[in-house]
Order: sequence, then structure tokens, then C-alpha cells
Amino acid sequence: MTQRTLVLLKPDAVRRRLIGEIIGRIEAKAGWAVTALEMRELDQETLELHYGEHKGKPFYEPLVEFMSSGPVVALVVEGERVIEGLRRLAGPTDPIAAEPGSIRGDFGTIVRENLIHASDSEESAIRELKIFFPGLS
Ligand code: IDP
Ligand code: MG
Repeated sequence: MTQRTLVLLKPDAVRRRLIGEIIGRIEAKAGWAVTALEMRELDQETLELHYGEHKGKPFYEPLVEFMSSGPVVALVVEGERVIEGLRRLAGPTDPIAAEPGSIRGDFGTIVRENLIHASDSEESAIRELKIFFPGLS
């Protein structure tokens, strides 16, 4: 089942020069492909749309501040079961709980600064792809 998902390499990943490492892991999965890519800074409106489900939670404001602290890399990734697969490749939200071998497990220590976002379902992927790549057919 070929799917499309939204990936964000967060400002910590960009600052730490991990773009190549992370995209390399994505491209290493057979058949998966990066089909769009953009480095950009995220404004408040975009972040509110993207992370709206978390508004009101204690971590929301620091999350938005972190996500606007520098450029991110937004990617569209396509391939076999890529939504579930990228969540597994990223690892769970808390990098200390994440398995070594996963991106968060290998590179992260702080829950907020966990390097990567990947859509968590088909519905989220459709919604988030529209925010970051509105021109996509
Ligand atoms: P996810 O990125 O694994 O889907 P979500 O629960 O959707 O995790 O949270 C979105 C982002 O908010 C996380 O990736 C992380 O950067 C941040 N976050 C989530 N929970 C916490 C927390 O308890 N403390 C600090 N930051 C958090
Ligand atoms: Mg999430």
C-alpha cells in the first residue's frame, strides 16, 4: 500500500547537521522516496495549524517557540506503508524511551527536541501535507 507522509526535520536536527543522516535513513528503506523538500522557517500561524491538537497543553508554548527557533526541513516521503514506517523509524516521542536504532533513540535526549516529526495517521498526513505542500496534487 503506497502512502504519502509529511516529515519535518526540527530545528535541533538542522542545527546539529543531522539532515543528511536522517534523510539517508529514510532513503535507505527500499522503495521509499523523498518527493518534495523545502527548508523554511515556520511562522506562528503555520505552527498553530500544525500543532493545533496540542493547544492548551503545558508543553505547547515552549514547543512553538522551539519550532520557530530556526529553519526546519519539510519533506514529503512516499512509499510502502510509509506512515507507520516513519513513526517506527523516528521512535516514540521521548528520546530516552526510544529504542537505540531509531532516529530519536540514537540522537535525542530531550522530549521537546526530538529531531523529527512524522504524520501519525492517514488523516493527519492528508491534513499536514496540505499545510506544508498546498500545491501537491
Ligand atoms: P509526536 O511528535 O511523537 O507525535 P506529540 O505528542 O504529537 O508527539 O507531541 C508533539 C511534539 O511536542 C513532540 O514531538 C515533542 O516535540 C513535543 N512534546 C510532546 N510532549 C511533550 C512533553 O511532555 N514535554 C515537552 N515536549 C513535548
Ligand atoms: Mg504527534
